[in-house]
Amino acid sequence: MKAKKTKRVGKVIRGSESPLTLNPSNLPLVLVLMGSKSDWEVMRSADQALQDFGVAHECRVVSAHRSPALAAQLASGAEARGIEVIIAAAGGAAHLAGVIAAHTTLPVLGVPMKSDALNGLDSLLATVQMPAGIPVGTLAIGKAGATNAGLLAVAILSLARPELRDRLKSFRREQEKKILATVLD
Ligand code: AIR
Repeated sequence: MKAKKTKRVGKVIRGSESPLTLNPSNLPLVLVLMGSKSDWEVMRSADQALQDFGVAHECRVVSAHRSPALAAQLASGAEARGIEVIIAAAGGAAHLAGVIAAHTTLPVLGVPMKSDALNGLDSLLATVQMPAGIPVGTLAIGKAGATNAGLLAVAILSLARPELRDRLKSFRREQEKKILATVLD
């Protein structure tokens, strides 16, 4: 299904052409944040997963270190805007997901970006090793993590949206069918 796209500086907003019954306003339900535009190539996979399920969302660049005030503002204002899940991706000293989680009680999913210096192990540890009390659900490094963050956001939203749960189940069935039909030549 094709989603509406609005581009602004450092920000992409995607509505859904078939808004979910429980989101008739079509306002973003998921906020996809990343530390730099250099993360976007990978984070497109989270964007794509959300688009595939028709979930309205907003993607934008914000850095825990380079724009800390904006990071705090986006996180603390998210709930009031109707956001239900936040995805935060960063590489290296990847503090974005943790900083975002410190400013909201919404579920925060962290995606560690592959880094040049340490192949993403630095990003993984910085994202996953949160102190008890402020959770970040950390996904795999890179593209698989980005896709799965989108899918996990869909799963969280589907708890209260049967329509979305049906789409998720049919996606799983299709995925399974492809594996079962695999022929090696
Ligand atoms: N980053 C940006 N602000 C804080 C951090 N940790 C991360 C970005 C990116 C990496 O630093 O998430 O993965 C390199 O960013 P850049 O802009 O130098 O390419």
